Amino acid sequence: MTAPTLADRVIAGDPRAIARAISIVEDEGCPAAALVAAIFPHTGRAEAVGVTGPPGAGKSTLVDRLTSAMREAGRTVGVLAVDPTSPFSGGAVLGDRVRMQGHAGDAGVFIRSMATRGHLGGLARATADAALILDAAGRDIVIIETVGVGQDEIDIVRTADVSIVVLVPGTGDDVQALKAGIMEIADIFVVNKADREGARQLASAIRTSLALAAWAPDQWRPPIVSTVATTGEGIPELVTAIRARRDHAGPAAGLRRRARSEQRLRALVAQRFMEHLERSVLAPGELQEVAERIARQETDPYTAAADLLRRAHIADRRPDPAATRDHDA
Ligand SMILES: Nc1nc2c(ncn2[C@@H]2O[C@H](COP(=O)(O)OP(=O)(O)OP(=O)(O)O)[C@@H](O)[C@H]2O)c(=O)[nH]1
Ligand SMILES: [Mg+2]
Repeated sequence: MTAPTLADRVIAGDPRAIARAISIVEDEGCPAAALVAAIFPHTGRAEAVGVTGPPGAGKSTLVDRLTSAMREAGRTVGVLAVDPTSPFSGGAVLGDRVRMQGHAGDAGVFIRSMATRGHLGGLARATADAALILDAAGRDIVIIETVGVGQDEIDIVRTADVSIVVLVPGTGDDVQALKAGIMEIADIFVVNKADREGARQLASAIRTSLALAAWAPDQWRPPIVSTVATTGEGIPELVTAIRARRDHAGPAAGLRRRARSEQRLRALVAQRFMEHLERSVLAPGELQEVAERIARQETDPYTAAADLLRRAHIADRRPDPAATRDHDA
């Protein structure tokens, strides 16, 4: 009998294999692709819950409470604490970012922090792959905590089936956060630190901006849940809201998964194409030289891009603007 592969051990739920597998997908490269291919048939069962919000909003405290609630319901949990602002990974930021000591020693809880190794797009991809690994390993729930409310965090949270946006009273940037595209991704708003002054005002500010949006009749309207993560107040309501979101999704969940698959496919092909271009078509540093020529206005970005496509043996199929003018004439 041959020794079990890493993928076999992941599928068997071995925590050390899960940790190793996540390190591999963080590093990208060929082993990551092979690993994801091997585990992929065993995915599709876990429910992914994304939790995002400004630094210090109480996300980790909330995730800790949610984890306890899920465990009490007999479900296994994987937690990915993603920090787009930190270059450290693995154990380095675990202590700071993840307040989950209460779950140490519980084999039903797997916790891992992830951080930027290279470019941010890479982190979103690695997070999605890590979620697949936890899914294949049989975790019922995968919680993805990410700090911040910018585009990069939105991309990370898009990996989830249910997205929770955590805001806190008295920070002033709440309404800003609502404007920055968070509205579109939030399935549930949490007003945490509801023990603080201004919690009601924040909840009503969110309610007001939600009321301004145009909603289709059967569209999910994000509920606003007030919590005090430190005491556990509001957690049962949050669990109920997560369940309601999942039940509401119905056929739309399939659409959401397909949209997500398409987005990942597009990103991957774009990334692979650029890698191919830089590795196999261009000389080292040549892309930067072309960029430099554009900066000096010796060429324009469209002409330069068309030239690169030609050299990669891909025809630029968009109509030639000169040809279009001729037809008009
Ligand atoms: N008063 C009050 N404090 C809270 C509440 N929830 C969390 N905190 C405190 O807020 C601080 C930050 O909590 P974390 O859970 O680490 O927040 P976070 O959003 O995960 O922080 P980062 O991951 O660093 O962005 C801690 O000191 C918590 O004890 C709450 O509901 N009320
Ligand atoms: Mg945290």
